[in-house]
Amino acid sequence: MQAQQSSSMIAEAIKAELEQEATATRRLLEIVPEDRLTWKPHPKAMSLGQLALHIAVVQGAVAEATLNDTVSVPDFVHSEAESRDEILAAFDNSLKKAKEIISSTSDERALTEWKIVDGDRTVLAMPRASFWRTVMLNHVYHHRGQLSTYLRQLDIPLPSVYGPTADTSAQDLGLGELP
Ligand code: NI
Repeated sequence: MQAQQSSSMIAEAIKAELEQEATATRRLLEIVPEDRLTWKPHPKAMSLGQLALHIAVVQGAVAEATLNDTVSVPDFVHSEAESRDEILAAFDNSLKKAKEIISSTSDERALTEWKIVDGDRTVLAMPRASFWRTVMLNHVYHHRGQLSTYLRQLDIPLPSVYGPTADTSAQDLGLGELP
């Protein structure tokens, strides 16, 4: 007899990935130099503090945006960060919120179409699961890579993300504790 399938397998997979990837993301946020938060590599780029805080808050904000079936176009305001503690606290809260919201979402609901609207106009429509995949997960990996380049330019030794860096040993794969 087949085991009964969970009705929230999508949520379980997303939550597992959130937890797995959070280790490397937090490791980078922990070494953001507090005295360089206003530094930016280009006049059009976000400052280091804006980028780090954006990475910190995005997962919770994305999960929260999918609580209802539609959401209005968000403001793309990138706040400046005042301190590393602020960034880390924001990350921990955001991750907790994202995991709570994802965990309570059934597969049926995860696969239901969800929309960003501007008044009567639909700006974007896709299943919640697709929005989580792209904007909650991939989006953070994009910015995490960007943060790595900021830290390199500021001469901060880089920890592993998916393998050794010029500052780590060849054995350090950055994948957390191996069993
Ligand atoms: Ni972004």
